Amino acid sequence: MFDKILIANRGEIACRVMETARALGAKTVAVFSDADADSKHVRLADEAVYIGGSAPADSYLRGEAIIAAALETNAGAIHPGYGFLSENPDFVEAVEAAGLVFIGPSTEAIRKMGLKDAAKALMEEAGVPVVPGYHGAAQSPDILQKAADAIGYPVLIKAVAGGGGKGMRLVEKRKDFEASLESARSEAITAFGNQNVLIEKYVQKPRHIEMQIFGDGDTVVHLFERDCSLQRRHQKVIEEAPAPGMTEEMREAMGSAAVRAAEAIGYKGAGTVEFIVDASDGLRTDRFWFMEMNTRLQVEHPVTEAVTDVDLVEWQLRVAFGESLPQKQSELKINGHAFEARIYAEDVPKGFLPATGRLTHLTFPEIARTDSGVRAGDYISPWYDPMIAKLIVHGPSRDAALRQLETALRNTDIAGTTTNMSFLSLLAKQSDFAAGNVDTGLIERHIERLAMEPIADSKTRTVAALCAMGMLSSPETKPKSSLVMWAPLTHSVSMTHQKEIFEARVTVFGTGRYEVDLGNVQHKVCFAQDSWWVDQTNVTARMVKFGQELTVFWGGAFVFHILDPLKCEEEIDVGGNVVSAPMPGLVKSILTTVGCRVAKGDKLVILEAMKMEHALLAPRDGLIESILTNEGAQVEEKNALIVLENVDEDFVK
Ligand code: MV4
Repeated sequence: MFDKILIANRGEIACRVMETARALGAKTVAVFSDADADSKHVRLADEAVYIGGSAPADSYLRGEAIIAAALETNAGAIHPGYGFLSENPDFVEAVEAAGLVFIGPSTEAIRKMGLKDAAKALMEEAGVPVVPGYHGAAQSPDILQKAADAIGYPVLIKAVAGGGGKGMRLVEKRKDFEASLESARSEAITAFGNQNVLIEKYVQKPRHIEMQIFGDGDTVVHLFERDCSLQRRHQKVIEEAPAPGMTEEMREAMGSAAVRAAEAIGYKGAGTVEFIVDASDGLRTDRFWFMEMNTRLQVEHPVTEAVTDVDLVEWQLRVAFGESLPQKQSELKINGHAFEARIYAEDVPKGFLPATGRLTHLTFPEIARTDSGVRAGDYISPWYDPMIAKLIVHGPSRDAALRQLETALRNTDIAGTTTNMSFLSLLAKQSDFAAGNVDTGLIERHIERLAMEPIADSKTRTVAALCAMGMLSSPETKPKSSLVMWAPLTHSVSMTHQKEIFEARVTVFGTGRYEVDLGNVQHKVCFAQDSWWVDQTNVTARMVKFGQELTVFWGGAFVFHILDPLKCEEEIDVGGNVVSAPMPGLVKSILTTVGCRVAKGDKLVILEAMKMEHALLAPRDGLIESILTNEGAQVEEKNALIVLENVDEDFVK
């Protein structure tokens, strides 16, 4: 085995690779950026090398700095993880030119799969089914239009250099073709510097089923399929293996097609062949088509590991070191069913807006495998993908695994940042998904219900109020003794939940005996038989308090803010004068100066967030009193940026 490997990545995948490397006796070298100086992957590594600034272009995409780090630390090989440089053939070339081993496929294999038109032609030649369409070199609008007419509408225009849906246009009718072509092209030239497109028959309600393959440069095997149909805007949400409804015949057809695809490029290492499947009439061997090949280890690889009992990173390291495949095709078997759910720091009701924040609390249940690159206390920065963790569950059947997924989600406690936990829990319970009726449009069809933020009921508010007052901190803690001398005492607390302010009045009748009045409803709370009760309901809630923020985990995570009456007034008072960031982002430009008079609607700040620019406008006429940020600053959601002073009525001309 290698003595030492460098991991050219960050987060959970860097941690994942290091764990296997260590188990195989290889030392590990981490690389890190400014934002990651104190991160988990740095702590896990035997050595760590600083490679630059927080922006990926200044660190994790700097191939030459990463190669220098490997040479400097005497690492013999580089594992690229996924994303960043993992599918960059120039990087592979540079790694090998430096005398190091790239843990992954050859430059040539990556290049052959890089462009969709060439890859499709190659696959056709190898006898792999491809979606009917046109992928020729001639690109005049006239020829493309004729090709689309011949295929028959609806058709999809896809950028040959595209990925993740970029440069892709659905054309329903002939008359829309020309405009769609133009728009796909202009997006493709901006995003990829390549305006070539291909045309395909549009597959309605498709499923995304991919085959995990593995090669040693000589032999290729497949490790069965994963179903990744549960996506939103090309972001996978929940993946599973095997695919619901998969038959032995279909698996054999897709598996051997995937193996042919990999053999056609002499593949070495872990790879994934993605297929699009028309499942409108069950899974049929004449209704799956090659879409693309990913020449790397994928985010969702753990579901394959769960059902095959193979450590794919171990295979990667062994094969890169020169060993042949550890198992033959005939030795590989599927055992049970596995799901993976991706937990993100994101605000689902706000259109899945990426969120940032410090994880004040983070615990995972024992029943799931958890792959995570963060620990409690870590900061989810705006620089990288905001994934917090992947939960992977494995059970003897799909139903059993799905129940485990629900249990695992219910018992994952995260506080300090907004997450998609509620969305994942609702999705895990969705009836079509539960029945295995999945397709790539499922999430979008049910988005309204899935994206709803649950509102705490009165029993949860009662628990929150008692926790805010220090009377209840967990389902197990015994009550503090309360001496009630003459008449029962009443205390009150104001809290906000989901932007609503409510007051709870708590009357103490004795030790562990309270009544909580929420105005419209009252609950009796008592401690009896070693546990707490709200009326007849046993309190199983877990509570986390951090400053004024209180999170109650009780069939969901419910966040409350305890209001300090004095502070509260102050905030309300200044509210109309402050322009604050609606989301985390980068201050691109400030369009005003202190003392400047502005009118309602004037642009004050341009904020760049999620690759888009947002203009923050003056909420009313006024004078700029102060500017609390500067150009180039990274700001958090709700950060105050500009303060307005009232314009004196007489002063206005
Ligand atoms: C398609 C398709 C329907 N018909 N091709 C989306 C991203 C890119 N990798 C390919 N994609 C699609 N190609 C034909 N001929 C539908 C999609 C598609 C999709 C594919 C897989 C998973 C999710 C998807 C969501 C929307 C569209």
